[in-house]
Amino acid sequence: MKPNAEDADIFARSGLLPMRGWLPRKPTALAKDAILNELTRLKLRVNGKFVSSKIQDLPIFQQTGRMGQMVGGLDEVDRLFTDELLETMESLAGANLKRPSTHAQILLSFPHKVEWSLDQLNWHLDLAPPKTDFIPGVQAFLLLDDLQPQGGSTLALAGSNKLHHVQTGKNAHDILRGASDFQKNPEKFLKPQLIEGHQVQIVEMSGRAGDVFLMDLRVLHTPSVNARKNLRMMATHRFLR
Ligand SMILES: O=C(O)CCC(=O)C(=O)O
Repeated sequence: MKPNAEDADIFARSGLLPMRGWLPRKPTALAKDAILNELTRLKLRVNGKFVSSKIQDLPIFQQTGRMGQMVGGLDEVDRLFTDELLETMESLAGANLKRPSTHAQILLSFPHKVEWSLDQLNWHLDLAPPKTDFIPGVQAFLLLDDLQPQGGSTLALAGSNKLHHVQTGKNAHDILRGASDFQKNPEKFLKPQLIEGHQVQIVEMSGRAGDVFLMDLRVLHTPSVNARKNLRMMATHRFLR
């Protein structure tokens, strides 16, 4: 499906496009049930309650990776990354993208029982940014269940895709370290801020089951604290040029 001109513009500028209610309901519910069944089989869920004893000794952001390994890949989740979704990403990237040969990664966070904060996060990229301004790939994040703000969704620094290309030899990390108080006062970035003429803003990928966020792979992103009482349930795949 071809995104409209407004969506294409949002994605080109900010590197992030929320697509609300994009996934069909039934397959999304099937994927959620498949995950819950796996959690029950693994005894991470007993009588409908989440049991964190097997993972609670790990630092909170490692718990997601461990649970992802334990649950593994699920066909019900993979099926949500349809050809239509791929075509939408290709249209936004202006290039053909490769479908990954692996299963989609399942992103789960139990409630962390700590206060929500933007301190000590792990802002990163999953690849080295290209030397010139082009989109190297698109990552799709799918919400498999409703996800409240501060509920452990992935956070993206929308607009950071452009910061890799404003000064020769410097990437977005260097620019953020040198030219702004992103480290000292990240809360300020929950509202749009101008850096080197580009608008950047921290966006939480929260919303409703069936929402999809498409992200330019040059956008800095991080796991976040789940300060709510529900399980954070997302899935993701990276599609490279
Ligand atoms: O939301 C998360 O747990 C982390 C996602 C992430 O950092 C990634 O996909 O690279």
